[in-house]
Parts: sequence; C-alpha cells; structure tokens
Amino acid sequence: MIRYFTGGESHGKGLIAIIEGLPADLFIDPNVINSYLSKRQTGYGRGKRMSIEKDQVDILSGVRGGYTIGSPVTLYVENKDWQNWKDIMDTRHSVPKRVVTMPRPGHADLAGGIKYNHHDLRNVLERSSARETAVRTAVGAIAKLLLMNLSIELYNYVVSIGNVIINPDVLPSITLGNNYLKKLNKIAASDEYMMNMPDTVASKRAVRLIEDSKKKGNTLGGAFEIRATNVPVGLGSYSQWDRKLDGRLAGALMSIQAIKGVEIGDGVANSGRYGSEVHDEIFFSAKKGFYRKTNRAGGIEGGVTNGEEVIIRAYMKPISTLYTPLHSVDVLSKAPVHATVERSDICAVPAASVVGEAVTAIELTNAIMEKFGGDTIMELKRNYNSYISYITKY
Ligand code: EPS
Repeated sequence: MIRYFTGGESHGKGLIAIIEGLPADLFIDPNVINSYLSKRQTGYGRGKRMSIEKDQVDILSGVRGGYTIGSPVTLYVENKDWQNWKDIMDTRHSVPKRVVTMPRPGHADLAGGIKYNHHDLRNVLERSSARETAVRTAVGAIAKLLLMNLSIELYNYVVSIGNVIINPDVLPSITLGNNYLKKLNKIAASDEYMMNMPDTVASKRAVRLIEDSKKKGNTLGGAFEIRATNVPVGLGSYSQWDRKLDGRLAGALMSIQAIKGVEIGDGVANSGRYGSEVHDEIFFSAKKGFYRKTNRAGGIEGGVTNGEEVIIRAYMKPISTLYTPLHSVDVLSKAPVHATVERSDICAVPAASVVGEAVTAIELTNAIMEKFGGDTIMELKRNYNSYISYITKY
C-alpha cells in the first residue's frame, strides 16, 4: 500500500508530502511532476495568486540518482507568496486588522472555528485551502509514473462550468481508448483559453460566463471527468466494504476541496433507466477475450475493475469566497455582517480536474500495490505480467 500525508498552510513557507510504500527503482523525473504542477495552475478564472506561484517540486528524500530507494519519499513545494504574508502568518506579531472573524458560508471557516476554538478563522482557512492540492498533485504525478510502468494511463478534462456543458458527442459513452483520449486531452490543453474542455465552443462560452460572474462578484463550479485506460480486471474486491474500489475512488475524489459529488460511469443517469438499458452485455472473442460494447458501468462492477476503461465524474461546488459576499455573523461580536472577502479564484474547475486525476492515480496505485506487491519495480512488473498472462488464459 502507498500511504501519504501532506502538511502546510496556504500562505506558510511551503507544502510537504511524505509518501511511504513506493517500490525501489522507480524512475522519478521531476520535470514530469513539474509539468503536472503547471497544468494544475492553468485555467481562466484563477485569482492573482497564480501569477505569484510557479510551483516546482523539490525532492527531499527517498530518491538517489533519479530512482526511488524504497525509503519514504518527501516532496516540498514552496509557497512563493509566503514572503508577502510573513507578518500575518507569524503568530508572534499581532495584525489585528487582518484577523478573520466573518465566516464565509460554504467554507470550513465557521465549523472549523467552533471545532478548534479559533476566533481568528485564518487558523482554519490556511489549512482548509485548496492550495494543499499542489503537493497532492505532485504525489499523484509519482503514482502516474508508477502506473506508466504497467502501461496504465490517466486522462482528465472538464465537462462543464456552471451551466455550460461540452457537446456530449465528443464523449460517446463507451471505452474510448488511449488514442482517442490523447486527442481529447490535446484539444483540451491547446485551447486558447486553457479551460481543459475538449470542446472549444463550450470553452469560449465558459470563459464568457466566468467574466460575467467576475463582474457580479460571483463564483462558479462545474464537473470534470477522469479516465484510466489499460486497467486490468480484478483491482479492488467485492468481499469487504472497505476494499471496494469505487468506494475508495469516491472517497479520494470527495476529499478534494469543494468536490460535492462523484459518479462512476453513468452512475447518476443509470438510476433513472431500466436495467436492460444500463448493464453492459458480455461478449467473448478468441482475440479480445471477454469484452463489452458499452461501458455505462465505468469499468467497475461490484467494487472490482472489469477490464474496461475506468470512468469517474466529479462535481465541484462554486468557490465559497464571493466578492459580493453573503450574509454571515461575526464570531466575536455576534453581529450580522457580510462574510470576509479573502483574495480567491472565480472558478477553479480546470485545476480540480488535474487534482482529480492525481488522486485517482494514487488510489489505482494503491490497488495495484495491494494486489501485486513488490519491493522493487522489477518485482512488481514480474508479478503483474504473470497475472496478465493468467487472465488471458482464463
Ligand atoms: C484558495 C484561495 C486562493 C487560491 C488558492 C486556494 O489563494 P489566495 O487566497 O492566496 O489568493 O489561489 O489556490 C492556490 C493557491 C493553489 O495553488 O491552487 C482557497 O481559499 O482555497
């Protein structure tokens, strides 16, 4: 199993992650991690913070000459903005005007303040901030590198921003395959507005919607999809609730700040259809083995991967800092107020999409390590290849 923890505040010195359980001899190219970190910083609708940060990973332990050595891998991502916040973040100095006492509806501010008995809600917002996802993305990039050793690849793209939804024809509800997904991701990444949407018409409409929302001091959420290709049948298990892979994936996705819904395959739409319209019929050919012509299950049945593409969709609520703030109550005076306005983003769905892919990679890596084990990449690959040759004979 891969275990990891993160630490760090949004405007503290930096973010750290410690990953335990990575096999030895995994080649880690920091440039690959940095390219995911940069992608997480893109998307129209981010606030001024993104022009300050240039996220880069610093690998502090567990790697020698580019390869893991089986020890915990420690990652560090600096917060460049910390220089501008030193006074506020240094608890020895009191900066009374910067004490946050007006909780934002939808944010962790109030519940967190009551829970930990903080009356300066900065103590809550600094850690609950989605800044933390920068280092989680770095962890996910390492998981992706491990999965690539087994030819498992992941893709992400945005499917909606507010009420702007991509044309469903770009995403037929079947297994799309690497080439199609590569093409989709290329379109998404090359779009002039970088909304990570594989539909340039919708992307431009989304940008206009964000501009309009910005003028009104409002924010927007949306949805994104993650696909994993070449995932073998048999990851996860139906035998115990906490081993079901769909449950684990949903938990990982829901742990991303502002994600409020997760579905596997056509999960939501399937609930309103007849069984005959939902379940993916089973076929067999000598060349392909068992296969399906549809993939409404999103590659997971009974908590176990079935060999089809894993498809996950996650839904993000609008960011809770509104420049036209909602009604709230001051936690010190108890007077009615408008909520705090802390510099923030208008829309961060394209960034969340990259984070979604990262946490999916981590969960799939966990399922892989659980099933195949291996203290080295060589051992993992040997175990994996022997299983692949077994399933082709089943
Ligand atoms: C965030 C608020 C904004 C975002 C931040 C998450 O930061 P700031 O308050 O410094 O402007 O930019 O996201 C990131 C810094 C990031 O790297 O994604 C929040 O309150 O969650």
